[in-house]
Amino acid sequence: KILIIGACGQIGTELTMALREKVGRNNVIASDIREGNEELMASGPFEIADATSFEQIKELVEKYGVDEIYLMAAMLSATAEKHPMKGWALNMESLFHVLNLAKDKKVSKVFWPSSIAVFGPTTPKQNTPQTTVMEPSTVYGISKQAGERWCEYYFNKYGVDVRSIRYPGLISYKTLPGGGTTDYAIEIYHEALKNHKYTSFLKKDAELPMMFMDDAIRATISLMEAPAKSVKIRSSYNLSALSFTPHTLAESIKAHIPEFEIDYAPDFRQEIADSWPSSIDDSRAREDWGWKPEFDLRKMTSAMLEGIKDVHHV
Ligand code: VAH
Repeated sequence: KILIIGACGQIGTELTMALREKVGRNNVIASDIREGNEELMASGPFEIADATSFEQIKELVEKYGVDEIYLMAAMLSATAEKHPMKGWALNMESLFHVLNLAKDKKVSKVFWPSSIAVFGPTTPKQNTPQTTVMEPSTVYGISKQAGERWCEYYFNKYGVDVRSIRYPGLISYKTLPGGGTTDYAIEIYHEALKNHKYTSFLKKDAELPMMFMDDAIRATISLMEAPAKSVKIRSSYNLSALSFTPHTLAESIKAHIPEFEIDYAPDFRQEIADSWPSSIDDSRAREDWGWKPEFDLRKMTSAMLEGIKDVHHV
């Protein structure tokens, strides 16, 4: 039985649907602090739970006989800059609860998402290595770096089978963006269809590592299905698919909507983006568990525009 904490979030929503497809809807329990979209709510068992409450998570694990947890609840980079202590508490307390349940053998396997936000202004920006200087300058990045250290500690000290991926910016159309710095790359598609124009809160040449959600979900499931002995990195795996700037993204949209126009009004999120890498070396994920991305920018843009028309009836 799988428990997804944060099942109504940007990744959680699609991860829940994909896992229900794979292992059967009643073998995946979705939980979140609030209800999700109707497709998710209609697709299998759901429980309201606070990820920072050990008792509430333990109760769900015992009620359903859970043996795997995907902890997808977090406060993302932009929001956490506005609420540092709440961001730290949510991102860290939830992780300790899940790691301790695994340490006490209440669950046998854990997935926990990290992020390219663990890298900071002093990290090499091009083709950022798996192991390198990491001095994150955001609350979110600090919490993800600390979380990675704890995951590796619980694996080494207590044999906890916890696995993690440093997600790049994730682009999807089934949920609206949730307070991230890379959210411009989701909003732009909605605005392009609705108003044929978009004002980007990141500057024209702000290059960031990105990935279409389908690739991220497939990577997550293949890491969790890999034999334990091939998961050699127990902090978190670098993962990448493509990198682009707001300008390049706008050009790929113009191929579909020639009259689309973009302009730029960088805000506080530009400083966060400046602290992150432009491209990631994910050779360890490719070597250890066969990672290979499927969506390039052209394919992603087609999928996003089609998906938004279908789901949001634009
Ligand atoms: C954010 N989407 O912007 C998340 C992600 C790398 C970016 O961690 O905070």
